[in-house]
Amino acid sequence: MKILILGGDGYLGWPTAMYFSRKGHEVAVVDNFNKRKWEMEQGVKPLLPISTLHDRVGVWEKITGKKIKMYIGDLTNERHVQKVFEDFIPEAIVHYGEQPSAPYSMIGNHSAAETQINNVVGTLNVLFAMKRTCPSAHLVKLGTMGEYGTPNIDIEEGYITVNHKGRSDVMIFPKRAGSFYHLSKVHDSHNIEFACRTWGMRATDLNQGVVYGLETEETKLDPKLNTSFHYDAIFGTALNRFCVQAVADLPLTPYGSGGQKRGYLNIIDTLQCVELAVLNPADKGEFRVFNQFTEVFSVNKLADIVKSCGEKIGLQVKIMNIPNPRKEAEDHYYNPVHTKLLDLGLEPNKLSDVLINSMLKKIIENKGNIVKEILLPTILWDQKSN
Ligand code: USQ
Repeated sequence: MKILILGGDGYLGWPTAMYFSRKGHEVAVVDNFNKRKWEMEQGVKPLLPISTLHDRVGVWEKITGKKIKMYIGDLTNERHVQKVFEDFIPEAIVHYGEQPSAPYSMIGNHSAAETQINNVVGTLNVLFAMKRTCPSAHLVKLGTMGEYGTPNIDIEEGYITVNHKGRSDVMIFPKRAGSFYHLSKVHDSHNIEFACRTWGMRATDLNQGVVYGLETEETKLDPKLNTSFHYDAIFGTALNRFCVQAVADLPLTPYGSGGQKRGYLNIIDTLQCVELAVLNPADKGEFRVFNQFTEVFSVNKLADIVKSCGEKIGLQVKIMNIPNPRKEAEDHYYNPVHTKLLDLGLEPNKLSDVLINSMLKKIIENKGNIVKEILLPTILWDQKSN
């Protein structure tokens, strides 16, 4: 298939591009390096050294003989998006091309607006370009489980049947997101659902949980194919951060009481899920929603797992619950349905001691790169000065 990966320079986009290319698909990536710019502005960088996109694509071709086409430019520029679509004419579009960090979006007015303009306008431009150039193509959009928040009822996969005053309808599941970033994904979902309903487009919204891991089969082929594993308090996510804290002799930091539960998945399962969505497209006019994660953990539980694995390999691991910089429920019901990807054949690679050990080992090899100062959170959800 002809697969266009938006955000192809990122933590998930680059491994996805290599994965599909290795399987024989014709792959092109789009990126404007905004993520690298935001990292520089915030003074943080990934744990493993990251080559330029041009170098990665060159190394990939040298090792595998397969070409990945590059389009450098901004998704909020509608002319650029249109030109990419006219040139490549994709059959499937995998859309990761967004600002991905909740804390970044909460720095203040500017970063909240930047996040929502980048994400919402970019996706709108993609929808219009699809409509003009490839209306039968399938959009596989990375949404987030955080769109739903933590309601006191089971979270369904996208839709819920509502009975109200004797009448009944199937409605989009109510959303109560926890940051301006998560809200940008809510706005995207509504725009995409509208495009499917109105223009007969086909789309799958992958409401993904928190991803962990720093390697895939393809990144292991050469250090120049590394992906951008973040551990800082802005772009790093819970389990990845805890593993780095364990190696850096710093306490693991569940926020608040640590009872926050989220869905988690391994980076290699992200690739598997995206492939299942691409190979089994939504119907024409269908806005399909999958809840994409394999297991639910509280942050305290994750910290306990990392502590016990770390201690088995001789690390001294402490856990220190610190004041929660976010406004979020810390003791709540959480039971999201997640059967649709399993029905399509997903075989989960669940969190195991072996996996954590391999993450810890890789982080230990790169311990010299850890900058301890960027691990503690500094962005507050109710910041007074922004
Ligand atoms: N947390 C801690 N300690 C830490 C870091 C995080 O307790 O050191 C807690 C947070 O308060 C939160 C939970 O862990 O309750 C998850 O936080 P996170 O930073 O791992 O993930 P989050 O901000 O929710 O965002 C990440 C990705 C985002 C994706 C989302 C999926 O950055 O792109 O959409 O995970 S989800 O969480 O399901 O919405």
